[in-house]
Amino acid sequence: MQLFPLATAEVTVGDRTLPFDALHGAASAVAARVQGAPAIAVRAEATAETVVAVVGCLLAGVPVVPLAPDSGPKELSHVLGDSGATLLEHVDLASRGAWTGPEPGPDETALILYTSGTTGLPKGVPVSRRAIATCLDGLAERWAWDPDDVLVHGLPLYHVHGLVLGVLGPLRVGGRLIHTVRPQPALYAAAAGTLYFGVPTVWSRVAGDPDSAKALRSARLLVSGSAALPGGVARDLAALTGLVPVERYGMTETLITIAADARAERRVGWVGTPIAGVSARVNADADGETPGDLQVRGETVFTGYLGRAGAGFTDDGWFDTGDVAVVDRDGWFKIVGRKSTDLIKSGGYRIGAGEVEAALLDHPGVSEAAVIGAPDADLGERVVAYVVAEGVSAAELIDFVARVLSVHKRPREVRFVEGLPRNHMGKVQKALLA
Ligand code: MCA
Ligand code: AMP
Repeated sequence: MQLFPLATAEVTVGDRTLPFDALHGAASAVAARVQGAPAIAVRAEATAETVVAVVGCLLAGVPVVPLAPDSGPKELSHVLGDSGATLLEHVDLASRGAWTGPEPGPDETALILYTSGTTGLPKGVPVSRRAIATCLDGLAERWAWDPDDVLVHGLPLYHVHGLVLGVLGPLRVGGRLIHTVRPQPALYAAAAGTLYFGVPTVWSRVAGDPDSAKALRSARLLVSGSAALPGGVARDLAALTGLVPVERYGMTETLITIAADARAERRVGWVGTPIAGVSARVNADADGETPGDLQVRGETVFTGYLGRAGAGFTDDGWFDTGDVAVVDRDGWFKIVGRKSTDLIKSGGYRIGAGEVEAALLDHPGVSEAAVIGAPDADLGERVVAYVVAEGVSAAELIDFVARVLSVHKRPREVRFVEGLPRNHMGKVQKALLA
């Protein structure tokens, strides 16, 4: 199945621009190098090299494992060992090939994305080519996304948002991408796009920088996702840009499943309706607008974690997202919360409390640790660690976690306590911490 049927895309990352031919030529050279490998890991820095590496592997039909460039040694050895991937060391933007290999089938794995659970190490999520194509075509339809669009964002290239939507999206649509390297308001303003992507933290920062926000008046669509967009941010953006952002909802495991139509009336706080090829339901006891478990199935949904088939699915084959939602009579969905408080969303990043707790416990000065997500005006939630420790400062512990895990998983705050509240089974009662 052809992932990139149009040869009209153009990709700019920072100060480097690759027209489609140059991108395809350099990616062809990568494809020739990696063909036949079981999986290839790519240090996904925000560079044109990362785009070329990913496209090269996709051409060759080799699953790509994008790595956070600041991954700690613990994450790195787990991901490489678990996926069996070999690290791709060097990509030359100037090399040219002409890949003519057969197009891989729709059920082949395109990407293996690692994502945090509530406990333990991150799990591998195989994403098929069909899932990517269905997701991108569904979103292109919702957003009337076409080759004339210039997409602008500065999101990390190792997640669904920045990589699948933000890079493979413009490549599939055949439009332009301007990646600003960092998602900073002034860089968004300078890029003069038609379509902008951001996580709520980015939109909140744009709204807090009126000059940059006003420069987005010439865009046609602002899209928010990866976490709930606060209504106040949506309204501030609308006042400054003349555009009410649309939301879309998804997960690493399911890609984007629900999105608002850019041509429909804007409904702040609601994420939209299922895209083509996907079904969604709220599994609640009562009918109507009662909050319940949000479950999805369809062509964008994965078939199981690497080495853990079946986990997360209901008996009748729906994936249980772990999010709590309501659906109204028009079939619009609103995300109202998440079942587990041990999955934290900070700046749009998904962070497992258990992984951060385990990292803290690796420090010799720490004897007990409990991690929660506390409400945060900028990040949505911030990672807060409660520790029983001796002879170590908060700053030292924060640096320690930033070194053994990715920097974004570090606690923003450490609170030293005499002991953790536990029930009679010895389980930490996190509700009593906050
Ligand atoms: C600070 N820094 C440190 C430390 N403290 N470095 C080492 N040790 C420390 N103790 C440095 C960092 O290296 C970095 O440096 C700088 O401080 C700021 O880092 P950061 O914490 O990342 O900044 P932030 O302000 O908290 O970042 C906000 C952000 C970021 C830019 C919005 O959260 C972000 O990019 N979020 C996007 C997440 C995303 O794409 N999620 C999609 C998941 P330097 O600046 O030099 O690097 S996919 C998904 O959810 C789905 C499917 C969906 O629906 O989209
Ligand atoms: P990740 O696997 O990193 O993609 O995170 C997926 C999670 O992000 C979902 O389970 C939701 O909790 C959250 N999420 C994504 N998009 C939205 C949205 N538009 N509104 C609320 N939560 C969202």
